[in-house]
Amino acid sequence: MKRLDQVLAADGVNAELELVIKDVMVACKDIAYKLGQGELAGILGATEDENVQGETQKMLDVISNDLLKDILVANPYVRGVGSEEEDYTIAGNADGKYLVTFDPLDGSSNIDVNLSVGTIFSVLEAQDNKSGDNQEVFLQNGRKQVAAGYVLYGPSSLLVMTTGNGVNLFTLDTNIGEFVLTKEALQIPEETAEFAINMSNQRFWEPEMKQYIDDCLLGEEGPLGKRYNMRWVASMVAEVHRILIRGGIFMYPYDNRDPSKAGKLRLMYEGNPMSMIVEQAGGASSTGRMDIMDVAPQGIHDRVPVVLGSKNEVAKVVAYHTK
Ligand code: P6P
Repeated sequence: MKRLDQVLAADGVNAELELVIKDVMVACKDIAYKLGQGELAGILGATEDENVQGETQKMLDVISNDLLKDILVANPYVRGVGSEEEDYTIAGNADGKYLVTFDPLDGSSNIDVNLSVGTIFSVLEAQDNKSGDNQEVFLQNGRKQVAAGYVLYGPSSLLVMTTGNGVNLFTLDTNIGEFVLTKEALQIPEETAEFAINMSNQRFWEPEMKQYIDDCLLGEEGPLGKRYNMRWVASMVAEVHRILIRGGIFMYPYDNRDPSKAGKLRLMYEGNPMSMIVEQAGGASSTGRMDIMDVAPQGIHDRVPVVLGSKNEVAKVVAYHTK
């Protein structure tokens, strides 16, 4: 089986970007080990601190963030990093050309109940000489990404990533401590009858989203003419992975609980990387009114409504919002 470095080389990824990606993997392999230790490592549970998002940080949120931040800031090809867990972007090497954004441990509310969590990462190229501690150098739309991926820490640890030539799946072989290629050129089925959304927020949604979900629940007799199933794992990485493997649609739409926020999920290290992966696998990713990767970021922690997955189902949801 091909190792990650062999696949990256075959995809024409230059040595500098390859080293950046390999450093992300070094951190993720350590995160996978620590998660696997669970209670034995004495690092479950929450800290006393809140992150910039206003969310209580789990101990493993902080540990995962530090692992990724420390190795990437020391990488000679990294200009800077942006993290869900850091208030501001952090400078790396002034001569580095790559910018890395990440959600170090997405879905961390699942940690203490031993459910799936993941790491999401995105790589951009600096377009000017601004320092990595100036967030402006990161503020590029998702189409500028040169790489995007996630590591899903589940029954096995899986890496799914793209550098713009399709999406490959790697499985962590713990016998050799390497991610090895286990599925090439993933393709999302264009049709689906499985939606993922947190239904408890229904009263806060826009009318268009309420109408789409109401119509899904009408099943075969409704305007969508088919019986839908539902999933909700409360871990975006797990939902996106399921969609990559068997199709589906994942939605975290705008809701009016906090009208100042465009949604719950963050554009730069959740929406954009997952959108690149989904589009590279033949799916679609929208705010409900425009492609997520066309959204112009104003800040490193911008939020965005997310509707992604099987492209024909995403098109239906967009039609509900734009007709
Ligand atoms: P809720 C995890 O906190 C996350 O950012 C995504 O991974 C997940 O899809 C969503 O939030 C879950 O949100 O409101 O259902 O807990």
